[in-house]
Amino acid sequence: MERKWWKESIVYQVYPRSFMDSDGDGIGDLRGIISRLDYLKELGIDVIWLSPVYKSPNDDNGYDISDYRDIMDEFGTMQDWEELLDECHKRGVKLIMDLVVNHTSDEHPWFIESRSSKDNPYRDYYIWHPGKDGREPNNWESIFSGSAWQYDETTGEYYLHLFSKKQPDLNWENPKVREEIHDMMMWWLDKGIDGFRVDAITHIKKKPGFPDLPNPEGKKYVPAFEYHLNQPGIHDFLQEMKEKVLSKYDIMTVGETPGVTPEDALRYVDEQTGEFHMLFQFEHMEVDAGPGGKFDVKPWSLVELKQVMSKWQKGLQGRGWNSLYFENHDQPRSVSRFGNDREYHAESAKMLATCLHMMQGTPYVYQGQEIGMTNVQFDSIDEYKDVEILNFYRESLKDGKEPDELMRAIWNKGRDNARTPMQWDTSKNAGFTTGTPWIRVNPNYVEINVKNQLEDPNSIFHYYKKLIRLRKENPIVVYGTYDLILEDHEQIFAYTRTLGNEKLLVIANFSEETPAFVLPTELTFEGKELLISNYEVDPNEDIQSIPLKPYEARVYKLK
Ligand code: TEU
Repeated sequence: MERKWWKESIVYQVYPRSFMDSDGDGIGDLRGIISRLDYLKELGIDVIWLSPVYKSPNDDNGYDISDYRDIMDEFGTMQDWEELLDECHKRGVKLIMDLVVNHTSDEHPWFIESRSSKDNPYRDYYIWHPGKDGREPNNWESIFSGSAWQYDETTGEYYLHLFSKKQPDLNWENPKVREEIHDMMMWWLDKGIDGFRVDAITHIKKKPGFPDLPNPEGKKYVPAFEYHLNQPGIHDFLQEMKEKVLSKYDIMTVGETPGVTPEDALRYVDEQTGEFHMLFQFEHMEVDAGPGGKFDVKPWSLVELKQVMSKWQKGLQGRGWNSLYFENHDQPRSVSRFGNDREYHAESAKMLATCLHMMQGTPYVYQGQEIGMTNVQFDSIDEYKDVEILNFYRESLKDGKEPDELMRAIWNKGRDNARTPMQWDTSKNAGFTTGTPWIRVNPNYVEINVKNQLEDPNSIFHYYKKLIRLRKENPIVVYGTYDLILEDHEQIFAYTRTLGNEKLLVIANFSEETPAFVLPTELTFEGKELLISNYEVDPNEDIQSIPLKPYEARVYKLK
């Protein structure tokens, strides 16, 4: 397999609004990020992925862009951004930007023009349709609840918005739109950035004719993924983007691709013919979702999680590259979701990190994950800020759902779980701001914070640091072939990695019980070395059968 810098890197995601506030307005900003670069360097990361910092009215915290070539006022100025890029590069850290091109803000000048009249030159930059029988053009549901269409009085037509109504979808069928996007991408690349995380990219192609979905249950609106996810023809758009833009730069690209299977994925990331280097797939983030979607929370099973992760590991092996993540700004905190954030907080956070970082792919650490930040439970819906949560709550009430039930779903799955301010120290507001934070700080900052963990050599932070170092010191962690063992075990996630005559053995107990790990007989070896563990372990212990402690994780190198 070809060696590449982005295969050997660790990426850290910064969600700027919640990372570090430098000017006391309660909102994180670019100068705040600059002030914490040495902390990130200490952790050992190679790349920062910056969630959107462009001009935006912040209906969806920056994922609704009103000017692609300027910086959001709350975050600072273009000069601050240039300085951030410089300061990253000075430290040998790369910077990748979020590329949000499925939609813009409704306050983008293109949309202001587009909505002004049917014959405006920008009309076809977006997707407009007349209504049908006095209602929306079709029954598609928005990903953020309600109809995917919004009526606009000026011209008496509807525009499509797969996300919030302040995020009208761009019309990718229009070559002028694609050209504008390519120009804008090159404008940023020429400033010296190191790549893009490409937002919601599987949505850019829509089913021609915009047909209604079958609706046997007679719902008001129907989830329409089969008509706007990964549609035939999408690769024409992406190949063009590759040819005109991406192929001209030594950058890394990661596409965010809900709805994509490992088979589909090869079209996107095949090392020769694909458009991107890796994808954020969603299948492992769906193991706790019922048929009703993400807020229809169901218990998850480890066997299923193992199946999904392994399917991706094997599916791309030798042909494409995986990205490895358990968290981001859209997902609940992993220690609360897959670990135990009460009795085994540190143990389970470290176990999850081990299990993920030892797989094949580029690991992503989401801000706060490295100290085991947890989900939050606000009592009142009024304390939540996320447009997805608020729309879901409002629309579900209309459908007759009980507030208590909705709040439980939000506590489990709401995106604000990941968006509470970064917990830096024990001072007021966790050291995030001297003002009033835009969203409440998680009250557990008094125990869980960066300062405590920097001082404690046994902390989650120091464990991450070690995992990151192991990847740098051992090519097998990057390039080894993955194989699942103990497939059907309901508590233990175990696998091997193989490179030449070396093997890694990774053992992770996902339960608070104490199952025995029994080494499969076909795994023979002469010598072993314990690389990392989250409990004190005698390095000479016999590993034919190990009585595991709750959430125990170990990695051995076998020869
Ligand atoms: O998310 C895209 C996406 O597919 C989401 O629907 C995701 O499944 C959802 O947020 C889960 O609740 C991206 C961004 O990551 C997200 O923050 C934005 O809100 C969205 O695009 C629109 O830009």
